[in-house]
Amino acid sequence: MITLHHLEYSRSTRIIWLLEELGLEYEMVRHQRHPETMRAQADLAAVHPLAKAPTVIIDGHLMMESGAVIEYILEQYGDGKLAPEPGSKDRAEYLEWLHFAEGTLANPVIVQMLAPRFGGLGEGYVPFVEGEVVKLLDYVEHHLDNREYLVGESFTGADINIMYVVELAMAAGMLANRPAMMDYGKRMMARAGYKKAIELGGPVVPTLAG
Ligand SMILES: N[C@@H](CCC(=O)N[C@@H](CS)C(=O)NCC(=O)O)C(=O)O
Repeated sequence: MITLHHLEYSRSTRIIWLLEELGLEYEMVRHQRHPETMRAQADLAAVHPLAKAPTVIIDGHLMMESGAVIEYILEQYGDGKLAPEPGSKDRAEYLEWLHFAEGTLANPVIVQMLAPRFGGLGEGYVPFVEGEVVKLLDYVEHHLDNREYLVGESFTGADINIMYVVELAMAAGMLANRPAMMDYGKRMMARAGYKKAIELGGPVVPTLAG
């Protein structure tokens, strides 16, 4: 039994997407952001003390952290789909990319993206953050050049995890000169599972909301 706590405009869209790709049954509980602060509110804090999305309850286990949630759902319910098997040649690369999305890529991209809303980063911090974002996005761009998927020859949970950040970067205009990432993003967003996730959970980026 899987319960997904979905926060509007958030990373929990990843888990709707994953569950739809796998064709699994699940219950979705919807949460709204505070209209001014955009933070999660007391209803999500009542489920997990960090009030972060995604939060899931899988067979009685309460957990958050997208990469771990994706790994656990695929381990328990994936039936060999959407991840190279442990011991197979692509496994190490898969785990690296699966966790790169949140472990390394997301924070600098989001800090840079949100900076204008909070009066900018401050003189000393700008080159530190912006330099990091350029390095990381260029790294992904180079990796995706001539590749359809992040790892191996097929779609995996790593694609789902990185796409939240790719979509934010797209919306923030960070991919204007990164055609491989842009094409990759559009390809992933054309998948039936992604479209279903947006239909059920709403858009990922608030500015694109209709
Ligand atoms: N590293 C975590 C980050 C979770 C996270 O920060 N989620 C955001 C939504 S995109 C959230 O819950 N924000 C609401 C808040 O912090 O109040 C993951 O990948 O799941």
